Amino acid sequence: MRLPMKQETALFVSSLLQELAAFGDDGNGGVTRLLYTPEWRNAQLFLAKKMEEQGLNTRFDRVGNLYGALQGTNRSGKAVLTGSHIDTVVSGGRYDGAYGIAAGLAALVYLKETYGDPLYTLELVSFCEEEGSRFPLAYWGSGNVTGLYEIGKADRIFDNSGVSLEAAMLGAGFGKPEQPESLRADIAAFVELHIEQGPVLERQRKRVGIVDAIVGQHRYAVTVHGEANHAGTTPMNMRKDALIGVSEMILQLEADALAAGEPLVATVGRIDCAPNTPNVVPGSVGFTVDIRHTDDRILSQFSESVLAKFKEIAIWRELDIQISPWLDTKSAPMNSQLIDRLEHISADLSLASRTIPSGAGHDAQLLTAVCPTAMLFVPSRAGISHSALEYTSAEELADGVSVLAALLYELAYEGKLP
Ligand code: HGY
Ligand code: MN
Ligand code: MN
Repeated sequence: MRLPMKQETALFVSSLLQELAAFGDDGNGGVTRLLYTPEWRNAQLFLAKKMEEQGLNTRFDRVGNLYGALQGTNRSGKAVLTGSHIDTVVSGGRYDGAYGIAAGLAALVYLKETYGDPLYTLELVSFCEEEGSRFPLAYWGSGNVTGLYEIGKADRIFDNSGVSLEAAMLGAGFGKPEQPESLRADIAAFVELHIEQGPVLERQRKRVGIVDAIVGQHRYAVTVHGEANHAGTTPMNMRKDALIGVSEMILQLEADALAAGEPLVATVGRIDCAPNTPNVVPGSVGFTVDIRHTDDRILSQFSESVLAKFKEIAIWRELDIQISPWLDTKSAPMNSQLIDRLEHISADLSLASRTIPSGAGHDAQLLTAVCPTAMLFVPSRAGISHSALEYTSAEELADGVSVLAALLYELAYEGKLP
C-alpha cells in the first residue's frame, strides 16, 4: 500500500486538532468539552461538517455518537470502524480522544483518494462521551453502541448541578425516539488510535505503542457525614469532623495502593466539603475513588479491602458513610491477530514499536465485547495528559495515521477481517 504523505497528514491532523480545541477552550491552554454542553454540541456539528466536506456520509445516533462512512461495495452489511471520543476532562488537553477522530478522518480521506470505495463499509466514529467528567458514568457513547447501557437509564443520573443526563441529552437535541438506535451488531472490527498519556514510548524511543490490554477500572462516589459545628467552641475530642475522617481514608488508600505495587493505581480526584467555611467543623464530605488494575481479581480484592477500612474509620470516628459504585469496567485484552498485524505494519514502516498495557481506560475496551478490537498509541511528551500541557509532535501524529491507514486498508479494502 502506498503511504500518506507525512507532511500533508501532519498538517491536516494538527490543524483539525487546533480547530477542535477552540470548542471548550478554557483560556489557559486547556480544553473543557463536557457531554451535551454547547461546546460539546458545536464540536460534534463542526466535525460532521468536516466529514461531509471530505465526502463521508454522516449521521448521528440517538445518544449523539457521530459517524462518517465510506460505503462498502460488497453489501455485506458489515462495517470496519475507527474513532475515539470527543468529550474531555475539565481543563484537559487537545489530543486525548480528539486525536483518534482527526487521525481517523485523515486516514479515511487518504484511503478514499488513493483507493476509491472500500470493500467493507469503513466508518469513523466520534463517540459522544468516554471520560465520566460530567455525569457519574463513563463510556456513554460506546456503552450504548455495545449494549452496556440502555438510554432509559438517563433519567436517573444527575450531574453535580442536579441536571439529569436525560434533560441534558434532550437539550442538546438527542434522545428522541425517532433518532436511530445506538446499539450495533454489524461491526466487523474496531481500531482506536490514541495518545499514550504516559511516559513509556518517549522514554524508550518508540514511535508506536501496540496495546495488548486495557486496565479494569472501579470508580466510587463516597459521602461521609459528621457534624457541622463551631470551630471555636467545639473541643477537639468532641468533634465529628467529616474532613478529618476522609483525610484518614485517603491516606489509607494511598498506603494500600503503594503496598499493592504496580500496576495498581488509586486516585481521589474530586472532593466536595460542606459547608466549606473556615470557621465551621466540616459536616459532610463527598469524594470520588478511582482504582485500576490489569487483573480484575486483584482489582476487586483491593477495592473490597480498602472500602472495608473506610467503614472501620467511619465507625471509629462516629461518622456515617455511604459508598456508591458507579463504574466497573473489566480489563480488556486486545485481539492477538490484530496485534501481530500492527507489529508487522510498524516494522514495514520502520517505526520502532512495542506492545504496551494501557493504564488509561478507552472506548476500545467496550468494543472488545462485540468485535475484534485493536488499539495503538503515539508518544505523549513527558507522559503528560489530562492537562493543558498535553502534547504530541505533528510528525508523531502522522506516524499514527500511517499505521492506522495501513491496518484499515488491510481490513476494509483487502477484506482481511480477523
Ligand atoms: O480516565 C481514563 O482513563 C480515560 O482518560 N478516560
Ligand atoms: Mn481521558
Ligand atoms: Mn481518551
